[in-house]
Amino acid sequence: MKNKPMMVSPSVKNKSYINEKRIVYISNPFNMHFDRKDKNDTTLLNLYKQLLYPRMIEEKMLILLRQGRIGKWFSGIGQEAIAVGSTLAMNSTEYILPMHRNLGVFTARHIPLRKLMAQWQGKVTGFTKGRDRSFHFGTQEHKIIGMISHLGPQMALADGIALADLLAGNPAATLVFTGEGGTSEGDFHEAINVASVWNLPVIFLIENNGYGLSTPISEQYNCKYLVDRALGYGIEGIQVDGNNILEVLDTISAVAEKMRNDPKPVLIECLTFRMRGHEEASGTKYVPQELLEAWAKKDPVKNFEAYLFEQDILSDTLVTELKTKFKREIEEEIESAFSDPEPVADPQAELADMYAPFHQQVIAPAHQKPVDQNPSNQSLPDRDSFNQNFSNQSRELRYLDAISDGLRIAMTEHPNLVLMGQDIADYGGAFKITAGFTEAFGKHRVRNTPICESAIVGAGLGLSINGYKALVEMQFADFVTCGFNQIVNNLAKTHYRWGEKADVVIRMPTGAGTGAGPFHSQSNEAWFTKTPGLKVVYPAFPYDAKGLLLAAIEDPNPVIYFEHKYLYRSLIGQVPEGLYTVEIGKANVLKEGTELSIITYGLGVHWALAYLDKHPELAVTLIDLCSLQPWDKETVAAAVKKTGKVLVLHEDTLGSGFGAEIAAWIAEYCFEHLDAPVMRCGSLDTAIPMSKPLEESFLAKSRLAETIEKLKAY
Ligand SMILES: Cc1ncc(C[n+]2csc(CCOP(=O)(O)OP(=O)(O)O)c2C)c(N)n1
Repeated sequence: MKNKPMMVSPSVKNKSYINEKRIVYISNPFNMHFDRKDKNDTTLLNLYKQLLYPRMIEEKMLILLRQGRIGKWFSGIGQEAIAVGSTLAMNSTEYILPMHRNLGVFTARHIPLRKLMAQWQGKVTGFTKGRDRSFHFGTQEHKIIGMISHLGPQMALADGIALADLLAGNPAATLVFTGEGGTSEGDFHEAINVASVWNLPVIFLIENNGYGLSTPISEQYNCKYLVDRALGYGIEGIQVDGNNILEVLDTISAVAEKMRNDPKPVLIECLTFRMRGHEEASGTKYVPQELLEAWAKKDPVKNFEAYLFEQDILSDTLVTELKTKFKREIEEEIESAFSDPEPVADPQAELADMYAPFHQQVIAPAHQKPVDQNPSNQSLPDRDSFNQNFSNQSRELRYLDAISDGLRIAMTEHPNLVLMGQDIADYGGAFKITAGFTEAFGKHRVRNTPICESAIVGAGLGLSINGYKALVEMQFADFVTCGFNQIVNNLAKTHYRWGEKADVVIRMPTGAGTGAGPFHSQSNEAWFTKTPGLKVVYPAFPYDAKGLLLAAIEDPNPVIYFEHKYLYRSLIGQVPEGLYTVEIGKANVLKEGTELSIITYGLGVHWALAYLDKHPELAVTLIDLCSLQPWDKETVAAAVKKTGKVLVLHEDTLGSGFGAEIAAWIAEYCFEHLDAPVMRCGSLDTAIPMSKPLEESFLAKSRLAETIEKLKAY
């Protein structure tokens, strides 16, 4: 290893390191060499202060740990030059996405220690009001977006943030951290690949500290240096001595400066060492003593201090003065945070904070006044009254065309809306819903993505954080599994954790009926209705498909929008021209009768309608839920009261399907109105088979008639 940063250019042929015997890289130690370039004494002294401050905070934390006054601590001792140097290399308006050992990022951005301590101690005055721990928070004020516990997803957020800057014509770089352990996650690959393909101004900084918990790098990856991976992504890679603050600062300053005017990602590997346990309780027994001793000699604070002594910038008196001042400040800030109040649990406030505040003003189709969603005497015109009154402003559209129409209108209504998905640009998407969109809105807003659901959902959140709205098309709802973490952990929990909205809609072409087998036909809405923080809508008609899509896009919360593939081209309905929205959380009563109620959604609505067409004698109240999260309990309760018998029907498999939630709720809250047990009709608890007879037998539809008979006869 050389003192100079190692540049890896994509044009250089990579060597094969695979067979080389490799232990932790201290076997090739490097001497520290500081090159001040044109930095004056004041600048260097300031750097020293910035480096010393987090070190002293950490030393205090270790004392507090020993005293039992704090619980966990993830130490960054020995790694401060990376956090501090890289943060100082960025403009204060540029986003940084740090990890769990990067205290120096937070101190270099001047976040008051009292507030940080309050966060770590779960105080109500912390960034997450006691809802999340350690550095797991974001702050728009300081342009820091903290990690979630999961290693990896933050890298895709950086892509989205950088994309927003690019689209806005804002010459800015984004800096995102990962440990070397985190580079083994698919998220690392996906995010860098997207950034490379889209020329995003992101600095991917690997903080290679030798161990991921107890796992040494020799068991983590099998190339010689992680920076070599840059070649594979077609981007520049630079390796630096992460313990040398000047090298980190100068390298990243130069990279960021270049990137602002010539946007493209760069991979930077900072070599350092984890001097303490993964967290304090886990210790360092598994780390060879000679490694710790060798790296202790490379301590970033002590070495820089020695250099400043050499340069006559520091003196014993000055160091003592500084340390005394910092010690006093740290004591005061920490003690005052200890006396901050604990959160007082208020379940209503907790529930409310799962979602960004938003009061939907339902927009009626043209020539109708907007209708407030709350007053119970007002409601949207139903399809029939709409058709009678406004047929000249509506047209017949297929379900699929209604979605497309809604999307087109949303693109005009929201100039900050960005669509992302596989093959959605010139090809128009797997189902042609975005056909013609690139001509109308440009490829910068209608973006073909590499095949990487996790990175794209994460980029959606990044866009939202940086002022945009995002809509992600899953090519098939089944493939959402590959983006699951970003949805249930990042989109869903961000507002609750630190008050930032996640303005992202995920379109989910879902469902069976086309003989497409286990991986192109699943109904997976229950994965998401189970996750607080998400809204889930599932239109069954073209009218609702358009109105709910526009509502979902308007809503600043993450909305999972299910669209049934079987209905795409088989269902036609009247759809108003222009902009209108359908109320999220409101069911449609499609038929009213007193014998029994059928509560359903999606394709289930059409199964029920077909059944009732054949049985006109049966007086059924038929409810299309339209929204599953939130869902319309009021309308369901009214139907139960009127009919006393209820069937919950859905295409999803029966066990733990969304029907279980409805049935349980009815049993608990409407028990006295029931004349029979709530019955459920769902699909078989198997994977979805492909062949027609098997698929038919799988689907709930094949058991609908018998379940209705059973309920009638009860
Ligand atoms: C997806 C995921 N898997 C496992 C973990 C548990 N875990 C937390 S930190 C850690 C080691 C991380 O190593 P590295 O990325 O090198 O960062 P370091 O802790 O060394 O700074 C592990 C395995 C996690 N947080 N997220």
